[in-house]
Amino acid sequence: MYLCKQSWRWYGPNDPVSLSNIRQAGATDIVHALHHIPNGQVWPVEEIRARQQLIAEAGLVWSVVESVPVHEHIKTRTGDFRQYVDNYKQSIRNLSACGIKVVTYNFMPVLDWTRTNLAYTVEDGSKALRFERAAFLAFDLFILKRPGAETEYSEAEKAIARARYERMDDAEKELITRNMIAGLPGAEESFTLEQFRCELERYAGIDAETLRGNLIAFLKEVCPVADEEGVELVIHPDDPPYPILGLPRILSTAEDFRKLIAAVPNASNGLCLCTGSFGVRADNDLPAMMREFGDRVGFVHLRSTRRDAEGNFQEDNHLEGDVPMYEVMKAFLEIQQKQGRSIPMRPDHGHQMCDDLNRRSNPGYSCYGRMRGLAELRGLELGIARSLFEK
Ligand code: DNO
Repeated sequence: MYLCKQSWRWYGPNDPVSLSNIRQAGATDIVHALHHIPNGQVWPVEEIRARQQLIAEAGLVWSVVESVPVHEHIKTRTGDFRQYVDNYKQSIRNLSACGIKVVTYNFMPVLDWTRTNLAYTVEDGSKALRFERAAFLAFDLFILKRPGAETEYSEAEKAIARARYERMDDAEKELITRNMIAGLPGAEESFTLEQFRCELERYAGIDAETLRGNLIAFLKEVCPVADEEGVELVIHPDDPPYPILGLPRILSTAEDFRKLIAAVPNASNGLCLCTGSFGVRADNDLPAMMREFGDRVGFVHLRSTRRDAEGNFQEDNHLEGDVPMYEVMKAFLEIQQKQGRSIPMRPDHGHQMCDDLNRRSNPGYSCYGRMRGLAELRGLELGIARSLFEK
């Protein structure tokens, strides 16, 4: 019987959640990145080994990279992109030489994941990450003042945005700016408003089809290396899964991933199935996606979101909200039995709760919330697995 490889994201020696905490939470595998290596540079073997050693000393195994970031020049195919592609290939070779065979990345322009509120208090007193549509619109139209934004929204949306903006005091304006563009954990980039406007400007001539073409060109270059090394390159979906701030998004739906594998059928072209990101869209059928892309799912992020009719969403407890976690887990376990292997998953974005409310933590990555998530998910997993697969 194959059960999931239970993994946990660790940000490195400065992460308030230590390796020993992680071990006590019950995870066996670590998801990690060399955050100190500048975006675009090669990850040297010695640096990878040093981290591996540290993780091994804690009784854990570094088995997934999240992420080797893709440089903006590669996404836009401008500037030094050829050099960055070569560096990317070398990082894949180096990771493989160290035995690390799953590499996560994303192809979201400029911003990685985005939320307006990182500490939204929910009914039980814990704090959740939230995307509030009105606050987001107010940021775009009246704080960022993005050129052209006013032509993209309806009159009704603009009225909502203005009313929301007028309710914000200076502190709230500053906070939402920080949340939107100052870089969430793992995002690797952070900007001032001015820099951010320049970054957006670089995408002026790049629509979704051009960006998709750039992703396909990148994969055609790196997948042969990953195939040779037996590395799975798993793309993380857009979060949120639709275009924002005039930027194109190309990995928000099943159809988007289908197009990617049709263009680049290499075995290494894989998916990081993040249920929380895809789950924000009601038209993404997560268990069906798990079944359809099973052969290409090299890594899974399990979390749930709750959306409403106004376009807001917030992160829910792992077994609640809009993600049908039972069906997702069942489909996930089925593909693992079929393939005869354990695939890594991690509990994603727990609420900030209990003692974590009184200490510093990376938004979404505090200890207890994820520990609760992992405990619930592993219970669900064992229940399904034993009742279905144990003879
Ligand atoms: C957020 C994460 C993302 C993810 C990247 C992968 O919590 O899931 O930052 O790591 O998009 O490249």
